[in-house]
Amino acid sequence: MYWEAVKECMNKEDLEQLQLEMLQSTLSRVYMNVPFYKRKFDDLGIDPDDFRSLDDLKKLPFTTKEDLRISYPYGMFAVPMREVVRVQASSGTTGMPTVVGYTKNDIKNWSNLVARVLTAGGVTQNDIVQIAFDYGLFTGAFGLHYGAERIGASVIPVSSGNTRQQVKLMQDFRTTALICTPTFALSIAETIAEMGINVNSFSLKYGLFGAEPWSEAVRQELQEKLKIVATDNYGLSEVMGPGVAGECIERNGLHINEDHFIVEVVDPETLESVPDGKTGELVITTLTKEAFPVIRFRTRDLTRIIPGPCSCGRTFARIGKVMGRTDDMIKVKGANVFPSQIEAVLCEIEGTAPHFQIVIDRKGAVDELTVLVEVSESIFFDQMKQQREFIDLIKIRLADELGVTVEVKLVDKKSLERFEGKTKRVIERRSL
Ligand code: DLL
Repeated sequence: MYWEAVKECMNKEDLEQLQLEMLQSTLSRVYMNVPFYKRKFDDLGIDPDDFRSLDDLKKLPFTTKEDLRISYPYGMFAVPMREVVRVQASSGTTGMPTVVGYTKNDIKNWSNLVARVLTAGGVTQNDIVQIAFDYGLFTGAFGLHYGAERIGASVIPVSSGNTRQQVKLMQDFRTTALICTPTFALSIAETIAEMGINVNSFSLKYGLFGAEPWSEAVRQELQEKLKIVATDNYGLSEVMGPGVAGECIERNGLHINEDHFIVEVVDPETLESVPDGKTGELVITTLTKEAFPVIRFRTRDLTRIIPGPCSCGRTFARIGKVMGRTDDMIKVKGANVFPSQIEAVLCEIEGTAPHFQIVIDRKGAVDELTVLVEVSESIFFDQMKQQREFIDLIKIRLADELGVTVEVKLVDKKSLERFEGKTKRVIERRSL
């Protein structure tokens, strides 16, 4: 099922023509209205009116998160504030947040694109959608809320937190679609089990999860525990929020809304394009945004283009699950480690819960990484020997995946902090 079949299934030639036209008008707009881009284009001798082919995109300058931060709060807006009907901000944990704005038309497009993602994930007008993202400056809740209303679904704007209350509402209101971070969904599943409720008594059918990396193993776990079809959706405030890309129920990559965004995947060091199928940093150019257009925005997210068509019939290109951000990467003894790799390994080991934390410490000149792993209830060690063997097993599996040995410590069930929004996996002790 499609939300806008004509667009979502358009042929490549028409798409490229459309992208070129919209890019031309975006370039003129940012050149005229955003001093940052005028300066950049002038420095590089780029004439926005002399832009003839999509290949010319490569000549354009990148925009970084730092560029947006310097322009705090409204420096990158391309329209006067009287045309801005909404302001949101990035969840940036470090430094200044990035403030983004939307015109009336931007909100309309945003709702539409989120409606596409929801439809692709199975949601229809008949669904009761529980939005358990935090309502506020974060784009997640409002973005998905407007998209779900656009479809005509019944929206329950419960916001994040209060897990038991979420479970009760889910049961009483007969929620059919749950929308939140995968971490919070895991917490909800855990709470359902603790409350002794039979999951078959729920009406849940779909889970649309996003806003942070999550592995295939976590998808399996959520699908089994909540009895749902779980799809992944991706977006970022600087580009729009949710609605940039989303999986269809084939669950094999996220379709990018290419009539609104041009994506490139580049090598984060050389900034040259990498071939389809190869992992690199995702770079996004907006084509229709009025208040906050960005040109070649470096997302820092690592993913790849999945080559070939999808059996759902949508022609928009797909990206693979985002494995993490260039700045999530932890360097240990020369190897590059991503929290999502650790998550995938732990999910496959019987007896570990999908809750873990990574502590990075420095012993002398060497960085040391310790993974704190929660054990599930079913596993109980009365013998030190058994415990040692279990730790060794985890270490071996992690070493296989990561190519480097790391320390492992078992911790009690529920002793690690639970998150209602995005998880914080890494504890940095080196600077302390
Ligand atoms: O997280 C927008 C969003 C909300 C997307 C709800 C999907 C659902 P920010 O707070 O600006 O916006 O964070 C954006 O989160 O650059 C990625 O690093 C990460 N991220 C978002 N979606 C995914 C995903 C929202 N599906 C940053 N998989 C992005 C992996 C994701 N990482």
